[in-house]
Parts: sequence; C-alpha cells; structure tokens
Amino acid sequence: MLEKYLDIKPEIKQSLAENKPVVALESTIIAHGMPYPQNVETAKRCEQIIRENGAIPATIGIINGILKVGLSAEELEIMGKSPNMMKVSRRDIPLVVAQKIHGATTVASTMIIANMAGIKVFVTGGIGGVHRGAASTFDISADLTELANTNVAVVCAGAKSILDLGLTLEYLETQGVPIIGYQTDELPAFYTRKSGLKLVQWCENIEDIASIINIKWHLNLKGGVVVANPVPEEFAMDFDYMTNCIDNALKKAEQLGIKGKETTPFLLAEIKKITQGKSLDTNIQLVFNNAKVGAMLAKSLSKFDTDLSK
Ligand code: PSU
Ligand code: MN
Repeated sequence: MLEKYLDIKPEIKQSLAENKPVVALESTIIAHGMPYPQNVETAKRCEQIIRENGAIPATIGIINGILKVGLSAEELEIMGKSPNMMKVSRRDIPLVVAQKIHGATTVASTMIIANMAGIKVFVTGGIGGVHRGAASTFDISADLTELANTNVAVVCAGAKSILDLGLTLEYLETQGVPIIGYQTDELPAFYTRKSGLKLVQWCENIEDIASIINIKWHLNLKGGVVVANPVPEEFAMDFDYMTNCIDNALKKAEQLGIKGKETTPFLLAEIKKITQGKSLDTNIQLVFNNAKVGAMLAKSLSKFDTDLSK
C-alpha cells in the first residue's frame, strides 16, 4: 500500500535490506534555507561526505506527489531552483500527495518519510523549535512533536537563536526527547558553539551516543533523539555579532507581520542579508560537519543492530 506513495531509490533499498548504514537528508534546507546554486552544491557535497564516511545518503523530498527517498540530480535542481516550492511539514503531506505536486520536506516530514523507509539517522543544519513569543503566538515547530513520536535520530548544530532556545529545551524535556551534545555540554546555537544553555546529556564518542539511542528504542521509548554537534571552531561566528543580527531580523519580521510557516524562511533569508552572506559559509560548513558525524552514527548504530540480532 505504502509503495503507491513511497519511492525508495534501489541503492538505498538494498542498503537498508542489508542493514548497511543510510543517512537521510532534508529538502527544506535546499529550497528555503540557502540560495541557489550554493543550496544544490551543498546538498551534493553532503551526499559525497556521507559516502566518504561509509554510509549511503538519502535526500528526501516530494516530487509530483511521490514521497521520494533519494533524489536525482535533476530533482535536486528542482528543489533548489523553484521559487514557489512548498514547504511541507506533517500537516501538509496528504495535500501534496493528493494534488501530485512537489514539496520540500522539513525536519518533521523528513523524519516521517525516513521512518517509513526504515532509515534511523537524519542529518540537517538546525532543527525548528519554540519561537520567541510562543506564549502568545503558540508558534512551536512541528519538528519538536515529531521528535517526540518518530524513531529517528537527528544530527544538527543545535538550533538558531531566532528561537527561544531555553523554551525549546524545556519542550524537548516535556516531550521526552533526549538531546545529546557531541563533545560539548552546552547547547550549540547553529552559527556559534555556545548558547549559554547547559545540556544535561553529552558524550565524547559516537559509539556512546549510538548506545543510548539503541537502548531507547529497544526499551520501546518511542521518539527521536537530537544529537547536537557544534559548528567547527574555525567556522563559528562571533556570538555578540550574531545576537545583534538575529535581533534585527526578528524586529523586521514583527514589523512586517510575518507569521506561521513563513517565519523561519523569512528569518533565515534576513540573517543572510544582514551578514552580507557571511553566515552562509558557516551554515554550509556546519552541515558538512553534521554529514560526517551522521555517517559515523549510522555506521555505529548498524553495528548494534547486527550484534543484537545474533
Ligand atoms: N532552521 C534552520 N534552517 C532551516 C530550517 C530550520 O536553521 O532550513 C528549516 C527546517 O526544515 C526545519 C524548518 O524543519 O525550517 C522548521 O520550520 P518551522 O519553524 O516552520 O517548523
Ligand atoms: Mn511554526
């Protein structure tokens, strides 16, 4: 039944059947997170990095209403170039499939499709979270409720401080989602390694993270895990400078009355403008770093599965 809607690239299907490591990638980051052509170049390089580190990449998106696990070069171009590409979260999947249109998948919807395919590790830049002012707007990303429900580990560089990062941590705790720092005990804030917020869980080794994830799922503790991997020091941006840029972007969004699903793409584009594109290099580099760590994690997790089945 699912096959009617889900199309998994043969290489990925085979790898999954053989319990080889596979890493999912999202497409909203391509369509709405970066400008063309850097978005498509980054997506391709991420796939390469995942291969170089011993796993198979699976970029996820919706093409003509089909949930695609593994996009072709041509489909990556469509994602990167179409100015009106729909941003698709959990809510939007049925409509996009019914209308047989294209859609770029967010963290939430990429997790859903990865899970349908049997992929356990997913790499992105930053997750959505609780927006500032959420007490009155109710704007909490569907990424967080997805993390509460869907068994996929998400490797990211934390979240951007366009969000209320303290409330995001509280919400993840409420929903029972572990957030594990990789070689850091502080929540990374995407462009910066620091946020001023301490994490209660962190590990030095990927194997230890894989062990926690593996145990969570074997105990039937439903839901995802966030692996917070800070941007490498040499590409990190200045904390005070970024705080200022983000505050200005937030002010502009408020003045223009930007709401709902437009908020995140608007703020991302605005920050790019304010930093005169400087933030883009950091953004690209942190995604590359996540791709490497994601491949390592997928490899480590696949070993666990093999061992446990013995
Ligand atoms: N944060 C980023 N870059 C992104 C996104 C978030 O730093 O590209 C994208 C991701 O696809 C994420 C989505 O899942 O935005 C969250 O959107 P919203 O806040 O509308 O749920
Ligand atoms: Mn939102």
